This record gives sequence, C-alpha cells and structure tokens, in this order.
Amino acid sequence: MGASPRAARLTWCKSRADSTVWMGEETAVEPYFLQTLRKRSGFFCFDHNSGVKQLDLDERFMWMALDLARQGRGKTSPNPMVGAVLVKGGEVVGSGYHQAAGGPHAEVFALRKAGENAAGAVLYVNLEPCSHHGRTAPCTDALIRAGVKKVVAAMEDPNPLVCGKGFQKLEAAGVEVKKGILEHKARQLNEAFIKYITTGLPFVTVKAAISMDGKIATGTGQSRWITGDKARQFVHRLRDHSDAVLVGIETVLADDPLLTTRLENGGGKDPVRVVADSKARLPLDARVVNPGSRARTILATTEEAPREKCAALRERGVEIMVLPSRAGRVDPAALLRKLGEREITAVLVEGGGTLNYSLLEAGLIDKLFLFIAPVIFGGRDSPTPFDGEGIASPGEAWDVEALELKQFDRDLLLIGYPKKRRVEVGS
Ligand code: AOF
Ligand code: ZN
Repeated sequence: MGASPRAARLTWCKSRADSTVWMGEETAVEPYFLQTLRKRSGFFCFDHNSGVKQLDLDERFMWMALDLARQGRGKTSPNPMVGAVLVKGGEVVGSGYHQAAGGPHAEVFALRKAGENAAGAVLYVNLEPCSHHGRTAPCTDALIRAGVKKVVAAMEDPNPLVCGKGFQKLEAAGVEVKKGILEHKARQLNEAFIKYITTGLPFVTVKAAISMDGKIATGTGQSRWITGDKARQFVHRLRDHSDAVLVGIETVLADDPLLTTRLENGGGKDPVRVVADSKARLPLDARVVNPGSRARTILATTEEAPREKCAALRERGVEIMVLPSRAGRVDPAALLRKLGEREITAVLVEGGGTLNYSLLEAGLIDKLFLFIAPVIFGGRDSPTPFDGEGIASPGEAWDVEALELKQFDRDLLLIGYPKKRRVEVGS
C-alpha cells in the first residue's frame, strides 16, 4: 500500500494551481461542475446526492481513508472495509487498508508504514479502531503503543464486541478522539457489514434488468442480452463484491446461467452460487452445477426434494441445504439465516420475479439495482421483476428510497432501498 496521497487511487483534478478536486473512484465529475470549481479554491468532493462540497481538513483525510478502504471491496468479508491514514504536520506519514479477513487491520498497515513517525500523529480511519482479540490483536493497543495522539473516526464499530469500547480505551490512555466525520459515507460503504454484524443476516441486493415496458423477458421467456456490454460488466463487478449469488430454479431452467464473475480485465472472485429450488429440479448438467469454478454451488431445497436427486447432485459437488418451506417454496428468511451462519454477509439476487417478490413481501430486500434498457418487449404475459400476488392499492406500495441514477451507454440504472409504506390504521 502506498503511503502518499497520490498512491491511494484517487481521482485528482486540478482546478486551479492552489486547488484540487478530489473524488472517490466511483464518482464522475461533469464538465459543468469542473467549470464551477475552477472559480473556487480548496479541496472539493463531488457527491451524487449533495453535489459539489468543499472539504475541511478532517474531511479531506477521511475521504482518503474511505477511498483506501474501498480498495478492499469484495475481499474483506466477513470483515468491513477499512482504510487508515496517519497524518503528521499536515503530511501523510502512513496509510493502508484492510485487505482480507485474518490479515492485519488497516491501522496496522498505516502504523508499519509510519514507523517512528506515528508518535504524535493523527489517525484518520473510517471505523472505530477495534479493542478486542479476534483473528488479530486489538488495534487500540497498537495505536497507544505507537504514541498516536489523536484518532478521527467516521463511525462507531457496530460489532457488539467493539461498539464504543475502542474509543473508551483510547480516551482512557489519553488519546484524543473525534467521531462522526463523513459518517454517512462510512455507513454507506459498510452497509452490508453493518447489517450482518448487527443481525446475523446477509445484506440482500436484488438486481434486475427490464425493458422500457417493465419486462424481464419476452413472452417466450427469453431474457438474454436485455442490457448492453457496459451494464453487464457492472453486474460482474456486483458479483465480485458479493459473497453469494442467489437465483430461483425457474431462472436456471430458463437461462442456464453460469453466475460466475467475468471482469473485462480478469481478476475478481466467483461468489458462492445458491439456487432456491424446493423440489430439486436442478438439472445435473446445468451450468451452475459444472461451472469450472472454485466457488461452491448450494442447492437450497426442502423435504419435498427427491433423495436420489439430491444424492446425484451432491456427487457432482453441489452442497444440499434442506430448509423449511413456506407457501410451497424455500422459506427465504430461513435461507438467509443459514447463509448468515456461514459468514455470507452480502447476497446478490438475480431473479426471477417469483423469488424477488417473495423476498420483497417478507421485507428481506435491502437494496435494489434496476437496469432499464431502451427496448420494448410488449406481451401481456411477459414476466416482470416482481410477480407474485402484488398489492391491491397503490397506498400499500414499497417506496424506493435514496434513489440514485447512473447511465451505462444506452442503459439506465436506478439504485435505491425498497421500504414498505406504512399504512395508517383507519385510512
Ligand atoms: C478495524 N480495522 O481494518 C478492521 C476492523 O477477526 P479480526 O481480528 O480481524 O476482527 C474483525 C473485527 O474487527 C470486525 O468484525 C470489525 O469489528 C473489526 N474490523 N476493525 O479497526 C480494520 N477490519
Ligand atoms: Zn483492528
């Protein structure tokens, strides 16, 4: 991990000799904003929700810690993404990020880089330093030993083993603590970890691609290639960032997907593939069964599954998970609980409409990625991303909150958090 700000894979844009526009890797600055920024000086960040914002010094280094943290995306599970920057006299003297569970924490990398310079330095970190003995020793002790004088943290660690105890330990040792800098960014970055560590359940993201008339397939059930290349590449990134991909058996029977990660420039990891299939209809020659991948395939099924079929699938390396059934299907809540027990912290659901709706109905969807392709399929019976019963009155709808919009060539992507509308009693 590089120690200098520039090594941190940030996007820097010069706006004036004495000013710099500083953006995270996932942001894009429009020419309009750059023009506005040229007239100002200082450090800025571009946020899709709040627009251009001038950063103070604390925010500037916290932004850097967040960007470092993001480099661990998809690799730290079940741990959070954490970045750390040690600053002394306005200079970065050490930085690092958590690269994998079981490996050193971000603070340890930064301390190693800083060496003796850590004494009297300020630490910027997007999560409260840990105070417990887990797979590694407590970071608080290492920071105190190194003589760090102040810790600026974006948020408290929601892990019940830490949860404020890290701050207490630091303060008791005379280290100044400041919390809450760019907290909303830190919470968003580790939204999956926060849910998992506080509930034991994985964070559930549903991804669907629809035509402009809201269909996920044509009337004959064909659904390949709704969106273009760039949107599909983005989905492979989502798979790389997830611990597991979950699909319903109907999707496997219709599309025979591989569900592996195929990034343009290679790399990335395959998620565990999970097929919800109450009667074990999964064909022995399905591509998810034989994908040439090191990641596991799990068949989530019920007592209704024929034993011989399960044995044949097991022989081909498929793990069989027998779960309670609900309305004749695999109980989605029981499935998620089981996956959480296996330290699966983030699940990407890739359809179909039946599975999506049963998750929605049970209040189990945390986030939605909905691609809209500029095509029209038509067809009264063409499937949609959420089928099932549906609701009777628009007043009972799910609202999708904190909506964000991205564009990939001709395809649009809407990202948001579905929340069931609370129906007032008596209304
Ligand atoms: C930090 N910095 O870089 C990370 C933290 O099993 P361990 O020892 O790796 O501890 C995992 C827990 O430590 C994790 O659940 C979270 O509470 C914290 N992770 N903390 O200060 C880091 N990865
Ligand atoms: Zn730690």
